[in-house]
Amino acid sequence: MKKVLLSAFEPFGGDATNTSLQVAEALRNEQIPGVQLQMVELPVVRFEAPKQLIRVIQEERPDLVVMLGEAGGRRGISPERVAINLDDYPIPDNGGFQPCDEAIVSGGPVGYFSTLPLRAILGRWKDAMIPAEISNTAGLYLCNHLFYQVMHYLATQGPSVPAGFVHVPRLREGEVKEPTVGFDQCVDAIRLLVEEVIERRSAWV
Ligand code: PCA
Repeated sequence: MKKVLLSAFEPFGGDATNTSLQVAEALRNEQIPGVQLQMVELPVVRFEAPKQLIRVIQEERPDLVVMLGEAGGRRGISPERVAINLDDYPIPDNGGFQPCDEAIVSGGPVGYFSTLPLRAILGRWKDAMIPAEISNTAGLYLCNHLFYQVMHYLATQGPSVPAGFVHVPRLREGEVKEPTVGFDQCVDAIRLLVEEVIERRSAWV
């Protein structure tokens, strides 16, 4: 069995729900052959979110780390290409922090690329007709913060495992500008991502 760690965020910004959490919860109830999936719900709090996820990585030694977040305004699924070393929050996080133009890791590299096979994953999604596009910025809020901290940990101290961040659209009933993907497609997309990476890793070992 391959261990997959799937993180998602609690609601933030006054919302009652977070699509990333709903997607992760739906996946937790599914069986993916050959995969032991562990879901972690993270607080939308600077430093606390990465601390919690890194602790689980240390304890569980997963074969794959997939971080999920929700993004308002995005219409399809968007795997993030790069995490950058900057916090500049448009709104306070759930801990009341609102840093402006601060490095996440002082003296750390400017950025880290996702180590997920993005093109292969996009190919799987295209075959399944799931609207998706690589995103070149995860924003400068908690999602980018978590992504950067986890990639920095893996690059400097952690195990060498594929890891990356995926934004799912903010899905709410009755929104004027409907996203082009539905909830079930978001769940399918993350399952296909996990399958793609795990099949590749199984082929290597
Ligand atoms: N989305 C926010 C943080 C938590 C979430 O789900 C973001 O895009 O930074």
